[in-house]
Amino acid sequence: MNSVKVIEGDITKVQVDAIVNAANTTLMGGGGVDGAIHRAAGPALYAACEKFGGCPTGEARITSGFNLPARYIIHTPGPVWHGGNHGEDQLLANSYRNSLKLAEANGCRTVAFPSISTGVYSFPLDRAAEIAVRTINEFLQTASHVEEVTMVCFDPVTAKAYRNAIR
Ligand code: AR6
Repeated sequence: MNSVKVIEGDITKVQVDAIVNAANTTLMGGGGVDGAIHRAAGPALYAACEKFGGCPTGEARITSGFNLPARYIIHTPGPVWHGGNHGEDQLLANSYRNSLKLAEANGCRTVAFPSISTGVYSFPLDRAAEIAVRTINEFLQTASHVEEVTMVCFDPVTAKAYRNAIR
């Protein structure tokens, strides 16, 4: 059965077909989960990302996983929170949906997401979790390859928000 689940942990260590990176529009690395993924994947990831010439908010791009256990890394810039009246909800849903479309197009069965936009980009956690879970569940209803989506949360507060959103 297709499902979304929640674990607490470090997304760079997860063995799945594709992990998603909460990137910025340059795709050239940064802090948070983006920094952790670039460190763990190695310098070849930087070179691969350079070729894209950036990525608009809500869209996604795919690279190899390089030194990670994951086969692919899907990079998506989530929205910066500007109070909620600047299309943030839709842009966050776009990040999840476009990442899953790329996973599907590349034959991925298992996909792991971090909590996109709820760190440096300050998107309110409960609201982000609800949008993420709804968008993933909608996608899973029509997916043929993607079967298992895991939210990999870095701390207990984040994990709790996503567990609540699933109920
Ligand atoms: N595994 C899983 N989750 C993690 C990890 C990890 N190794 N490290 C951090 N998190 P953030 P954003 C969590 O700030 O809000 C970067 O500089 C973190 O605790 O990484 O989308 C980019 O380059 C939080 O719950 O992403 C952009 O400029 C979640 O990942 C900007 O930050 C997202 O936090 C993107 O900001």
